[in-house]
Amino acid sequence: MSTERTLVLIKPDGVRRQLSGAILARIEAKGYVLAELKKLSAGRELLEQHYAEHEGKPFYEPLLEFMQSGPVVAAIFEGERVIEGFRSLAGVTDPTTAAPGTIRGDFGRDWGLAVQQNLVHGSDSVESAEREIAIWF
Ligand code: DAT
Ligand code: MG
Repeated sequence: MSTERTLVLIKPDGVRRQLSGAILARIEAKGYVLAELKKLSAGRELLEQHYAEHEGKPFYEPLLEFMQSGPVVAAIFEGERVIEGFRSLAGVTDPTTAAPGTIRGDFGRDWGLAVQQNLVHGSDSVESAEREIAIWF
């Protein structure tokens, strides 16, 4: 095991609902260390880079629109296996089925909107984390 870094985003729904503090507190409470933090409005170009793997999928354009609908909070968290640990804490992509106890499971649901509003993003591998951190920081 080695110390990893991961990119966490609190998406516009989480910021709008004033859940930023509650979400960050859960990540810190699990023991991960907050290394960098900022709030910003993400432009299309940045989001195209971030979501490059999803280009062409049916939810891609609605996702980019949603991510530009308000400010986001971007953070770098550090710790042993933080990439896997944060994704476990976040829960599965669909907030309706995300397990209770997870961020998406406790705070999210299907709002009947064009794209899943699932509160948070977390990098899915060491390579993704380093790529995404370079985009956002
Ligand atoms: P995750 O955010 O769990 O890593 P992902 O990388 O597969 O999920 O997708 C990125 C985001 O795109 C996800 O958080 C919400 C949206 N999304 C993914 N699959 C979707 C789908 N089938 N319908 C609507 N939105 C979707
Ligand atoms: Mg992903």
